[in-house]
Amino acid sequence: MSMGFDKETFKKSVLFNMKNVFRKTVDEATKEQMYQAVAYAVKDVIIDEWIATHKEYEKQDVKTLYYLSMEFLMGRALGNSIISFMAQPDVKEVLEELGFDLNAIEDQEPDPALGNGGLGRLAACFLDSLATLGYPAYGCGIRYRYGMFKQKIENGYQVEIPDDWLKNGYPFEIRRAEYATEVKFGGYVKVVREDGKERFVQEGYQSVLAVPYDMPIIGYGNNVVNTLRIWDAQAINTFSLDSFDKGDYQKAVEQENLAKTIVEVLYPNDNHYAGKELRLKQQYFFISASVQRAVKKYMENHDDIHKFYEKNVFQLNDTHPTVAVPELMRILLDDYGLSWDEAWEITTKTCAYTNHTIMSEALEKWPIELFSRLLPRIYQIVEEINRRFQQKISQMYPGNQDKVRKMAIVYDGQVRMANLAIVGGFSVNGVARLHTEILKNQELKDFYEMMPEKFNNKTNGITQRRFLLHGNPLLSEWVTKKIGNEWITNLPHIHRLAVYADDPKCQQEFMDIKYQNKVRLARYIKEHNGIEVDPRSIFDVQVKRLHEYKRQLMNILHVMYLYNQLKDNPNLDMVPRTFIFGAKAAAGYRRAKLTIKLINSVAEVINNDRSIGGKIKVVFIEDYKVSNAEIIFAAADVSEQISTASKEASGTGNMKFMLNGALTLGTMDGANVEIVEEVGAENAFIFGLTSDEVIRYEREGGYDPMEIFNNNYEIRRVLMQLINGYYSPQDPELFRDIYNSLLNTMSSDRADTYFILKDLPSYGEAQKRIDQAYRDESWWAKAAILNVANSGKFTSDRTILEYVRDIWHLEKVNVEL
Ligand code: Z16
Repeated sequence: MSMGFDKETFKKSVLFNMKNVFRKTVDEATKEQMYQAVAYAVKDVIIDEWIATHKEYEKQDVKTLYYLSMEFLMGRALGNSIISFMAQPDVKEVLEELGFDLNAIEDQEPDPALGNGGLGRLAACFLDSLATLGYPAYGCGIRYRYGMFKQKIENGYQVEIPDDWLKNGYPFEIRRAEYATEVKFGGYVKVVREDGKERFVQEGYQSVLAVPYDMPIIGYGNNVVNTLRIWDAQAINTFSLDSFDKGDYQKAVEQENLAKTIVEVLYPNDNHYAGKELRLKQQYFFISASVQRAVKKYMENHDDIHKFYEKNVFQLNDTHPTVAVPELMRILLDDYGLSWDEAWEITTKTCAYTNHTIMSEALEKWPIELFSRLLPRIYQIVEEINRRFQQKISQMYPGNQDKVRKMAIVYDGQVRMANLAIVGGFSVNGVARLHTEILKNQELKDFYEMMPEKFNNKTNGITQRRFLLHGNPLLSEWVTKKIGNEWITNLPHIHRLAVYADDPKCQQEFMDIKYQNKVRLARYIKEHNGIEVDPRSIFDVQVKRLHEYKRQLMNILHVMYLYNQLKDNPNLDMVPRTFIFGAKAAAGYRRAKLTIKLINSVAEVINNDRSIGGKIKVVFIEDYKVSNAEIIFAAADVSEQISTASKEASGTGNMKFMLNGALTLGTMDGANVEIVEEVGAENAFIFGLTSDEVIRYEREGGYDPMEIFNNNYEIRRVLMQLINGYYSPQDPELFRDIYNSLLNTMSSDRADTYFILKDLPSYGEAQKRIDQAYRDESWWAKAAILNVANSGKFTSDRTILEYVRDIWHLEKVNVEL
């Protein structure tokens, strides 16, 4: 147990905080107040370890990682913190003694949702692993006033509700006003001459004050507490009250507004770039504050700025934080007076870039006009980086304009952030083996040929502390009973379960646990969606952001097909199946939102049809988020990972399902490839085009879906039901756009861009194999146990160790209390 935790002290602390914060005794308190009092008591335990950790870092003068990310999808902190102190049984007892249930108290915490999906959750898993492994690291991001919207389903449609997560205050954060930093926007650049030297200063700008809030990131059982530092924006009051100068007043109001709007809300787009000015403001805001602070902190204990990179490394989470490259250059050039070459050496030895997608609509390209107006000095620096880089291209490939066209940083009126990130750092990594290969051989081929030494792969991972230990207590206890608790900090150890896979008694125990977890999810669904589902049916689950490339549409088309089969033959021999969906669509993504409506419309018809004897149920779980994800993964039998091959960079939900003993139904895409490699193809259900086949079709301009439409009666029948009102009798035209997307070549897009009709037959066959396989309970249990047993590779601990070894070169720190 953590040295910092003592049961009696903790109980007193809860009572004290209840009195101090709410002027109440425990028996008068609401659950929400109890949550707050417990959270403050937990924070009291954290604080000493937090201080001790940073003392130790300072003493050892450690190298520090700054993980720069627009998103951190943290999920609830309370339960996780208690687990990290290994104090869960004690806290549970204390609460019971006070008349409360720990689960119900944990349920009071708002889900801090400062992220969209995979990328933001990956950042959260990484912070967990960094602290648990004892590496010095800061997460740096934005304290959005409103996080990811809450999703309501009304009449089958998604409705977005603002996520007012700070409404009641957030007990775990600490405001650090002493580290407030000014960030400047707009204006113009003036050259001043001083002692025969030129200096550049920004004038006529607007500025905001960035004020950091720190959140503790608690290592598991090791006294290490790292920091997630998220920046809030405040107006800088530059006008004096006695001044009647209208300009000053105007300016003060503008600065107030600027500050308020910058951190107002998280852009709810996953894998899509909208090109909004405010988004660039957000990016520069948190990057400038973070980089300024990192440099200041370094110079407090060091005197040679030239060695900055020996003690600091910046990891850029996608292209979103790429302005870190010119911002560090600016500070080194303008504030420290370094020469270009000196500044460039430091910058390129400090920055490293992670690519998370090959989807072209996700590529950030800022119009020069916007970029240079908002960040005039930064733009100058980017132009100079570009000028020198183009020179290098011309030296390496004389006369080859094509290379310049493809690799230039500023081109065609745009600033290309990916190119800047690649050129401005020492490392470029993809997030799964297949993804990195596609980067090297297709998307970033020219860069790879020019600088192969920068490229490396880091297959994603997830933290087993949240997604098994916390999310699935029954399975987690079972695993520990079988093989001990080493897996909590060393997941590959879980392979010792493999010897139990053939044991009938263990198979039974495992299936019983799965059943109880399905009962738990069924209860959640009943409470939140009012739908009755049968925990004895196969729970077939697709939860992830809604995106065409993820092909939720293929899933629901298959459900429509199955339903037709059942209508033709009500005695059809099939294992009852519950198709579970959970997905948020970006607020402006029309077709994605229509797909949600389609899923709900199909659900409405099927769930109310008594004639099929309950053989199919369709459930759309409202507001899919980290807290209910934990419940969903634990209860899944089938994990739907059905993206068009080559499009899903990695996926991380796939790993969470595997860890909880679900079998993968998937394409050979992203990390699925490595999952199948670990567990064996015989313990997964693989189907569909390979990435090579998809890429070949794309080169040749696609394929002809009309051919499938004409020759496949079942598919034709399903497609016709999209436009004949079968699922939308009041408005037969409702799903016309979806129908068109599959069959009609539209202005720019090919028809069926994501090969849904092409893969549908082989998807249907894979689904049939699942139906057959599930009938052999012993086979299924064995395969499920083997999935758990072979999930060791997919811990984010392994991912972090690889980043440390190949990119960050951090030293592990021990913290004794
Ligand atoms: C995102 O969530 C991802 C990529 C991206 O460029 C932007 C966002 Cl917001 C996802 C990928 O789609 C997913 O395959 C991957 O597992 C995840 O990032 C983490 O790497």
